Amino acid sequence: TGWREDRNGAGFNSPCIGWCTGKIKTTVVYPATEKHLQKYLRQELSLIQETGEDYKKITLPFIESQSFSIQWVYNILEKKAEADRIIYENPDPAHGFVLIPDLKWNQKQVDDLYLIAICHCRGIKSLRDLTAEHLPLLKNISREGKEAIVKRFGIGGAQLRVYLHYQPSYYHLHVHFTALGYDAPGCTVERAHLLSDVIDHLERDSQYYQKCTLTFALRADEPLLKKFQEAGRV
Ligand code: M7G
Repeated sequence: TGWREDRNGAGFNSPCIGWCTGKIKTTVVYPATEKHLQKYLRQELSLIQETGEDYKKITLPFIESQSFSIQWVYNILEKKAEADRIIYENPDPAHGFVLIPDLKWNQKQVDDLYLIAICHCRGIKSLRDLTAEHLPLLKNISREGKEAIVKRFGIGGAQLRVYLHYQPSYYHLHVHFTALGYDAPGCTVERAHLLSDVIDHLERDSQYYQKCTLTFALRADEPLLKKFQEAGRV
């Protein structure tokens, strides 16, 4: 399966190139930016155990100092890009979202089904910002996302892996929906947080994600790793 991504990360801009046979699956990233090359090159990884304090002192200032572009997200929400690809939308500004095929999925087969639900509400950067206030949004994404997928693609909720990434690459809340039988990139235990678990944690404790320690891996070249090293946390 291949895809084409805008050079500046602004979004999907043309159909996929790629192929998938019964035995071999390959991914083509074209054109590839320096960021893509780094992402796919083999590199040493380090596990970080980020406490709530670490987030406030190290990660949050780092995120705020970066100019991560999430224009492609706003383009989708404002129907300036990929409008014809939207599978489902709940337009509520606080509790609504857009469900759309992920850039990595060509929709030709459901074996590697991959969609993302992007919330309308702006300013929820990641899992760390979630509180019980967001439960209606998260429950809508879970229920309505699964209903839309079974209706369109015939894959039921029990065959879907529905999760959030921490750390994400893009700091605007979104949820991944992948086929359970597909080892999607980034569905490993050190990155994926099941939406059902997230909902359960927030129902027990509204501040769960502000207090808990979250573990994730960073590549040797990632600037955030340097920040943790400088703070003596790795
Ligand atoms: P993430 O958890 O922030 O990081 O997920 P990751 O990319 O390291 O997984 C963002 C998701 O959005 C990924 O699954 C991307 O493939 C997908 N994605 C990225 N862009 C730029 C686009 C886009 O323009 N359109 C669509 N439909 N998906 C995108």
